[in-house]
Amino acid sequence: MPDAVTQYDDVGRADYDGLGRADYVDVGRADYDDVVVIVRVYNEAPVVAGVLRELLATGLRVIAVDDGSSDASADEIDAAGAFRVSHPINIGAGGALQTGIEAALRFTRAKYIACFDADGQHRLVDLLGMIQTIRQGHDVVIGSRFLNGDPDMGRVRRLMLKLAARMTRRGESFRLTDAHNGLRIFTRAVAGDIELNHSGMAYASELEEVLTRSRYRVTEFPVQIVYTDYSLAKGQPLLNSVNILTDIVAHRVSGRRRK
Ligand SMILES: Nc1nc2c(ncn2[C@@H]2O[C@H](COP(=O)(O)OP(=O)(O)O)[C@@H](O)[C@H]2O)c(=O)[nH]1
Ligand SMILES: [Mg+2]
Repeated sequence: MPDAVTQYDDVGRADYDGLGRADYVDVGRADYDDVVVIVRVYNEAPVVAGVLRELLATGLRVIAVDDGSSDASADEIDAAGAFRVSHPINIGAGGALQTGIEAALRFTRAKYIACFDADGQHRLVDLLGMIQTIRQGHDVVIGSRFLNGDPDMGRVRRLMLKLAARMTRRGESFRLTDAHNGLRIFTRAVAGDIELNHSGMAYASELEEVLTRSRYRVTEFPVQIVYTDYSLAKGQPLLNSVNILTDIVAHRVSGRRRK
């Protein structure tokens, strides 16, 4: 069986020629001219339009990466009016993020690139706080559920996520309290340094290695993850956190072998 990296390389992620849409992502309202938000979407048709509309109504530019969804996600993205890039097949969270970053660099002049989930679990208010924070002179701002005391989540999931945060490889300078928080914002220069090869969940460790490099000014920002009925019904949060750990271990083992 081909591994995730090979599958991902085969896809030719930087090819946007068939877009058939506007060549340039619509300019946001003046307040947020400097930001573009990447939203990765995999089979989120019931909720994605609502999430995108809220971002767009705020004046944020949005690039939605439809990662080979088999439901009506692509139509919903178009109906909401976001700029869409679609993968012909599902390549996973890391590959989709890489596509989003490359599209952001190619189709916008945004100074800051943010990542926001499509499923309604991230809060706009947190993103706006992170935008304010990065404008104060940071290179990277990463959301954390663990800055304001322990969040309201199951004990086992909490333990898994803390373990993941400890096991994830990191640069010298900055210790993240929440390695698996998808709410992030970084500068265009940092985005240019990101090259994700692991398409599965292990991309998070790869990404963290870049984002916490000692030359960057990194800070965390307290955020809340919303556990909606939709997300609870769709996700298997506990199983996901087990998968994250398995992926990190696999990533470490394969990384060691390559040396
Ligand atoms: N592009 C892409 N996005 C994905 C994939 N799996 C999940 N996502 C998206 O990543 C975000 C977080 O995924 P989710 O399953 O809710 O993970 P969790 O909330 O962190 O447990 C959502 O916006 C999903 O639509 C995938 O295979 N490809
Ligand atoms: Mg989710």
